[in-house]
Amino acid sequence: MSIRNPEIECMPREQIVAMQNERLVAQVKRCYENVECFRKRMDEAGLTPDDVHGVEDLSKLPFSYKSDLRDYYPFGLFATPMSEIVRVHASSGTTGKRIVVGYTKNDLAMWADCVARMMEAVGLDERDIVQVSYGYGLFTGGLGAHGGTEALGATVIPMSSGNTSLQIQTMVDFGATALCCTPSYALYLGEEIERLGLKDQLKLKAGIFGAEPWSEDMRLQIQEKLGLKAYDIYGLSEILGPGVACECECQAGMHVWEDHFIPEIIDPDTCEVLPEGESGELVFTTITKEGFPLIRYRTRDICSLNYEKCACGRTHVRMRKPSGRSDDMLIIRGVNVFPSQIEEVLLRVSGGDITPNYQIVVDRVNNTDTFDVNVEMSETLFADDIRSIEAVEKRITSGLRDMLGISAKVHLVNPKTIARSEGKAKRVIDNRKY
Ligand code: DLL
Repeated sequence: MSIRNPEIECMPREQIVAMQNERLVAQVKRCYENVECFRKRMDEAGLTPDDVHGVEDLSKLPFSYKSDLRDYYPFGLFATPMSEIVRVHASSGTTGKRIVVGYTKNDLAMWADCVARMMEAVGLDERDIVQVSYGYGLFTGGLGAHGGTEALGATVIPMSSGNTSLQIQTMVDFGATALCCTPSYALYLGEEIERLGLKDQLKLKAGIFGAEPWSEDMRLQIQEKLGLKAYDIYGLSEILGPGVACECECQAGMHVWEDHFIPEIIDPDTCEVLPEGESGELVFTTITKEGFPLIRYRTRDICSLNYEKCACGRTHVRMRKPSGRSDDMLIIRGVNVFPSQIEEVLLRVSGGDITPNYQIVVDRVNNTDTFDVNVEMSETLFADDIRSIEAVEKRITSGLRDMLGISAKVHLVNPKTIARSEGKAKRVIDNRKY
């Protein structure tokens, strides 16, 4: 399989570090000059850009957090004038307000190149036909994979998500050779294709799946049902979208493109940087992004890094598949969901009919996430008739759909039936196995 940019992707470690040193110094200076939030934090820490000479000084710098995106909503963290921002994307925040990110023309070109590198690393080239079934729109998945496919010179089928029968028909009729979507949707497509007996008509050879956790068992099932090799791709809106890191043909960890992103692993409690190979929270610094750079961003994803050279020849560090999060974010049907968003809806629609006791139950049935929200009703509502209970359930269901963009099954349960805990309330029961 070929390497898109061997001088960069196979660069010796000393040269990677030298490149990072130079880019980090310039980025810190730009952020200090243009991003109020970063400047304030540096001032509070008694630091100036002159204190940063390279990667060895990274751990001195202040962290940045998802809450910064909320506090400076929508564009307050951008480092360029809006006239240079050519695209925005958004993702769930911890409350009703979404987090917003922006890209300059150069950022979009860099993003497309990162995704194209991966496509080449899994054996795709300009002869391929890539069906992009991640959602298009504010979510970064669709347009991110789209840009990478075009940069590679392959043919993109911009399907977006949903409408499974049309997805399958298109895949068959257009002879798609690669598929990009969430792993859970890939599995669902695979089941439908099996049911329709259409596997023989597929030409798929590679699948690029990410945006949510998935297990090795799921990988095997997808590979079997769709007759392709399934590769993992990682990213987050705050840093880039898909393509921050991705697997190569070796399927042995995801290469983080270190000419653009510096990863660190920290202990989420003490915030100390952990020694190589240890598992902890992944932190990223973007060293080339112009529109929306971030220094030491706490991703909350738990994983480890492996600096050994990969058998594919690439030298860029590999991250292990995230094994969980250091916050309470859930990913349900590909959508990021925070319990605090659910609380916000419950508070809004409450009107004395419900109590603050609720529980979220997530499971996977027939490879689709189920999402139930149990809410305790108040004694007064309990004494009321069934019609008013149904009306309250409807109000909550529609509030949740507006907030999250996905449907939940809401169940009003009798007063005092949700188990009380002596410590922190157990708000989430996630029965899915990764
Ligand atoms: O999910 C970007 C993306 C789109 C990645 C398409 C890959 C493919 P967000 O919606 O901001 O962005 O969600 C980011 O999703 O912090 C992880 O917790 C989780 N995540 C993303 N990729 C993976 C993966 C996109 N391959 C959050 N494995 C991240 C496990 C993943 N979790």
